Amino acid sequence: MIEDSVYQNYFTALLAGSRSACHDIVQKLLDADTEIREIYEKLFQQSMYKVGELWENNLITVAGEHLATSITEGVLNLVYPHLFAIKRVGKKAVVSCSANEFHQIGGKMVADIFELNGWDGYFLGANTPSEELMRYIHEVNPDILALSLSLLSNIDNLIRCIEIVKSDFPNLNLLVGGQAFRWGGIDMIKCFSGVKYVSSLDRLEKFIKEV
Ligand code: B12
Repeated sequence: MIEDSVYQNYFTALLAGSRSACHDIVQKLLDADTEIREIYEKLFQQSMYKVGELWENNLITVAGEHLATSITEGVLNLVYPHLFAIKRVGKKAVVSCSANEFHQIGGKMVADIFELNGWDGYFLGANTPSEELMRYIHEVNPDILALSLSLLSNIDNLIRCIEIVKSDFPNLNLLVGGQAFRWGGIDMIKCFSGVKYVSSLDRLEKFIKEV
């Protein structure tokens, strides 16, 4: 359980741009065996959503938001030793953001959740053109493709990506998720067979355990 005071200290350090303080707080939590999913949701996601609100309301600068993003991406890497210590189960997940989608932190967490469950998670990052994604799927032949969407205005790119992938890989399991679906779009996904919307990391973990 991450205490409120720990969150507050982390958030203050994040806004102040103190990479080292953020690093120390996360490392202490990892050393205390705090669940990684909890660190992702209660520390990183919550603080970045708050950063988004401050940014939207002009209470922090664009530079302040960029710095918070860069620190978050940095401290995410502290979990690597934990991820790679886990026994592999011989399954592969490709995780990507669709074309014109530059929000990549959520997708990175999704790839890490696969790793935590013994899968090999291949995270392609932001703004992946659908044709390049297809080429990569041909190369890696994954068991699952997971796509992350943050902007609902990008849903056409996501749909196009799903159509392209489904035309070559009709039986590939596809997962979609991300905060865009808080604002709509779930119905557009439902009409594809073999494509599942997953609303949280907790549900993702449950899904992985069932596969
Ligand atoms: C950082 C940031 C950026 C950075 C991203 C850099 C990077 N390296 O990722 C930059 C500067 C590029 C950016 C740009 C823009 N942004 Co921005 N951004 C953010 C911010 C502050 C944080 C994003 C983040 O990391 N969140 C934390 C992660 C962990 O949360 P998450 O993505 O939701 O992921 C979680 C779940 O959704 C889930 N999940 C995610 N993907 C998947 C996939 C699967 C399969 C599953 C199971 C689960 C899952 O797992 C995660 C953990 O729980 C958000 C605020 C916010 N509310 O998030 C705004 C925000 C997303 N941005 C916003 C906007 C408007 C923009 C711009 C349009 C701004 C502009 N005018 O240029 C551009 C669009 C660029 C583009 N084409 O993509 C708005 C979107 C509003 C809306 N209704 O669509 C937000 C909400 C800010 C706001 N409050 O207004 N942004």
